[in-house]
Amino acid sequence: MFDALSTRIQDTFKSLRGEVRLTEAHVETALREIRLALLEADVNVNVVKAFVDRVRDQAMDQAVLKSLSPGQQVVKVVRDELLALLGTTSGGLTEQAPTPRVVLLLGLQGSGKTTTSAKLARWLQRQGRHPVLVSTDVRRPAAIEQLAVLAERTGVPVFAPDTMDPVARARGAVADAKARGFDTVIVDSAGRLHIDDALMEELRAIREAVQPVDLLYVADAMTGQDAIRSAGEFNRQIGVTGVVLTKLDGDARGGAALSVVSVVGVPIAFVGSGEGLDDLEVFHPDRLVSRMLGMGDVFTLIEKAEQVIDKDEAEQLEEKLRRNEFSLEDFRRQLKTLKRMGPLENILGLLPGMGSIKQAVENRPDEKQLGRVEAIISSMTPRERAEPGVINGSRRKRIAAGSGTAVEDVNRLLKQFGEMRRVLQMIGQGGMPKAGKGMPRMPLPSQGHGGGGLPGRKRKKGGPWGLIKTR
Ligand SMILES: Nc1nc2c(ncn2[C@@H]2O[C@H](COP(=O)(O)OP(=O)(O)OP(=O)(O)O)[C@@H](O)[C@H]2O)c(=O)[nH]1
Ligand SMILES: [Mg+2]
Repeated sequence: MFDALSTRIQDTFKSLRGEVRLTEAHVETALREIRLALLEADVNVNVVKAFVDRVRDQAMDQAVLKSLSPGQQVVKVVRDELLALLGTTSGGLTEQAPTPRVVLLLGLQGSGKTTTSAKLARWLQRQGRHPVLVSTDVRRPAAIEQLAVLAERTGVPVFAPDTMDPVARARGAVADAKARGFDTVIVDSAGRLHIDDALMEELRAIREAVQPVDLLYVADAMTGQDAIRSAGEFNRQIGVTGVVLTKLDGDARGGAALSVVSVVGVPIAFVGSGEGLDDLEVFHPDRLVSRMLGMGDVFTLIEKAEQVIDKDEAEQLEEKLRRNEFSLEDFRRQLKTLKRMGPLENILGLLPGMGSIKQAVENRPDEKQLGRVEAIISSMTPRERAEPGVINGSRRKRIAAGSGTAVEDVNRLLKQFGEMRRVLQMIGQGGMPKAGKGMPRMPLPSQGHGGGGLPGRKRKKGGPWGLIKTR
């Protein structure tokens, strides 16, 4: 998400960064670019105007213009204002809730309520909670069955009474949860093509009956500004505590995300990025902004990595990186791990300064390129993998023939690998941002690219590479 917007904003900053001394004209040009980029991303026009005005006010400050690194100062202003737009609090569910906690999902037809209910159940399960699901969608014949099927995939129980009264179903689920010790009741509700009084009445009745602490409005990000307008209406009529933006994996331009907080005044709680039941992330505005500004999102990467990386392997890798012995063999193994972390373009987008590589990958029809890299490395002898320096012209020819690739492919890979080692070494001297207490760290570049070095960002001195701690 936000690819086009991120690229444009980052390009704008690149042009600023080249300037030793910024003038008002420079800032004005940059602001014009940013304004266009935001509008193209489908951000609400009033939001854009207010945003640009605020950035201008601060960026034009003489202290900023005369500072030693005016370009970076402007990036910082934009970063802070983007955060103000998205809200500074992290998403997720409301902190305090009685037991059982009731979560009600609402929204227009087809926005992803039922899918999100199941995703949320799985997410809660991972947190060690015990959710139960209930559908109050008695209008669409297959709706109850749809939730049951999804629930079965997650292993979360569904409360399925005989009654076809939405309120009775929800109330029954809460009573059942109390009786059987479930701590969370997720209520999936019916959707309509348009907001209508009957739907609102039904939702109000459900709300009164089960007193949800979390009222999550599920919005299809692809519908852009319309989704936001109806979010406002649901908020007025029912009350909304958080928004779930779904289908951000599609070609949604993401503007909805940037407008929803300021237009509706409700934070984004979760984002959905696929049809799979694991494709739900707690929304972290700071991470998203870092991603947009090309600073990467190392924390999300760590969380993903944690799920697939083997602890011993990670320790060995760390040792190798420390001694600068990272070989092509290790590289090949890392590629395998990387593949397990999900689609490559999603992962690369999380790495600082990887924007352009990400684009290169996206231009490929699929992940064939990764397969080719693996094939090339597999065609090397163990010695070649350990010491790429010995790979001369004739060896390159042999490797190309063995892997069904061209010598240029082998050359490119070796060059990229050399480059990667150099970067890894360089970052090794930079350091790792301080992770939260008990947070695992992984051997991946953390910063040092893009807009790194912003004022106010503390860097941790000392060992650059950490261990993965598996839970
Ligand atoms: N690509 C993608 N598809 C999604 C996502 N969330 C939901 N979908 C798909 O969107 C379609 C509609 O999802 P549902 O969960 O049935 O939507 P709903 O709001 O319950 O729909 P109604 O009950 O008819 O109002 C399904 O095909 C889902 O697989 C997402 O994050 N990404
Ligand atoms: Mg549904």
